[in-house]
Amino acid sequence: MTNNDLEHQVHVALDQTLAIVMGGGAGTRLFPLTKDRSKPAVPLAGKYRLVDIPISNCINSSVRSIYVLTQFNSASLHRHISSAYKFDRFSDSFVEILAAQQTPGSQAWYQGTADAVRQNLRYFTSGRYKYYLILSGDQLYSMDFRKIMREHLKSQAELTIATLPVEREPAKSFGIMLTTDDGDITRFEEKPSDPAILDELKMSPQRLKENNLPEDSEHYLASMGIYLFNRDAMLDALDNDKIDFGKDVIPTTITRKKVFSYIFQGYWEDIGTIRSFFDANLDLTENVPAYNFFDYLHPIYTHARFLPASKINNAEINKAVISDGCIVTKAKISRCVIGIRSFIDEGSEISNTIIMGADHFDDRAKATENNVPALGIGRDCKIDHTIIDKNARIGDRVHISPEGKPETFDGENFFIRDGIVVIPKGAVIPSDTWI
Ligand code: ADQ
Ligand code: ADP
Repeated sequence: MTNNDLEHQVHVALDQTLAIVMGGGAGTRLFPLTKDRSKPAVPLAGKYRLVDIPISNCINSSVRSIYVLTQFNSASLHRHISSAYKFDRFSDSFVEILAAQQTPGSQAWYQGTADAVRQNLRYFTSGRYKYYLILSGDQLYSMDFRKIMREHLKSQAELTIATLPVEREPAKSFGIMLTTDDGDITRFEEKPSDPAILDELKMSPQRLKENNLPEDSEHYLASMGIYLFNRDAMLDALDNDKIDFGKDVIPTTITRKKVFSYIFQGYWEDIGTIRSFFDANLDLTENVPAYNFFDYLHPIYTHARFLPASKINNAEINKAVISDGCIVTKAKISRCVIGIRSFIDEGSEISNTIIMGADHFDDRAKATENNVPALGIGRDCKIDHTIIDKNARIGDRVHISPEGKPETFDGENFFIRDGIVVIPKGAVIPSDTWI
């Protein structure tokens, strides 16, 4: 087969690919950000939502049939998807949400990733799809799915799993696999913790060399939770009552089907916990962040809002990502991600903090009439290592910091998770509060 033939096949195959984005289970790892919304709708990097990452990767790779599976379809997710992703009416491209509660005859939540896909098979099998691309909804990365499809067609695999080399400690929280030197997966262990098993799973010197890693280093090939299935292979893999891909479906499938690994090179971060979400957001404030939102070849799409440009008056700002529609006056800001429509008043000092912003502008004079703080951050506040969710009202002289407090704590109008204070969506923190 010539290169041109292969490129043509890749092009055709991507048109026959349905992407399925796993939008979060009943898990509470991102709580309280998921208290009032489904996980794909969690705001990211000031103006995006988590789900924009996998959807943009799909669109940039010519995969334009996309379902998002979620436990419940929150108003914000629905609004976001329906306004952000409109395709022209001459194509059959779409992004649609399938929520667990919509399943006829069952009010039950999806029991796991494989269960979620199985419960919706009737939507997935009715179209022209020959390939299914299963993606996680809580990862920050930029991947060209044309490359994984090219490898998938070249190896004639029935399932290709995207992988990346990781060190021993992180290996314990991934699906780890052994492969032959040409990429054929011979063994798969979900989150191995037994040292003896880990020893058996080390990458071979040959595989290390191919990946530009020192031959005497210890690396493991980790699953990114990104699976490209042929149609029949997926139907067969789900023809049982197995609940999870990583735990049950993949380990069985490798013994019965031709399963290959695709090695991804580049930045990839699981942002499914408060700590990893916090770190990945704040990393964007670095001069050269690990993840590049400025890559014009791989733009990240989101809801277009037509907000005014931000106004900054006499403020001191060092390392910040500031979204549209903000007003910052005489404040001191360092290492912060400031979300859309944020208002930050005089004398406030904010560091190492994510402020998600607001869903609408506020009439500040009216809001404060009844002694309720206006949307945003009042005067002379001091805030550090905090995530302030959308539509929060923080009064004047409020102090917030996790210092000297437990790693995990549930307060009256705040939470601490992974040593970070989280002020939930719509919270009201009266003036002079110390957290
Ligand atoms: P985990 O991320 O631990 O490991 P899982 O909890 O199954 O696996 O989550 C995978 C994705 O599916 C996440 O985006 C999650 O939010 C979503 N999800 C989970 N349950 C869901 C449900 N019931 N309905 C809809 N979406 C759901 C997996 C693999 C490992 C691999 C890592 C890589 O099992 O082998 O190494 O991903 O991050
Ligand atoms: P948002 O705040 O993101 O706009 P909504 O206004 O739709 O979302 O609110 C979603 C509400 O649904 C929240 O109060 C949430 O706690 C609740 N909820 C949680 N799980 C479910 C579920 N499985 N089915 C229906 N609603 C749920």
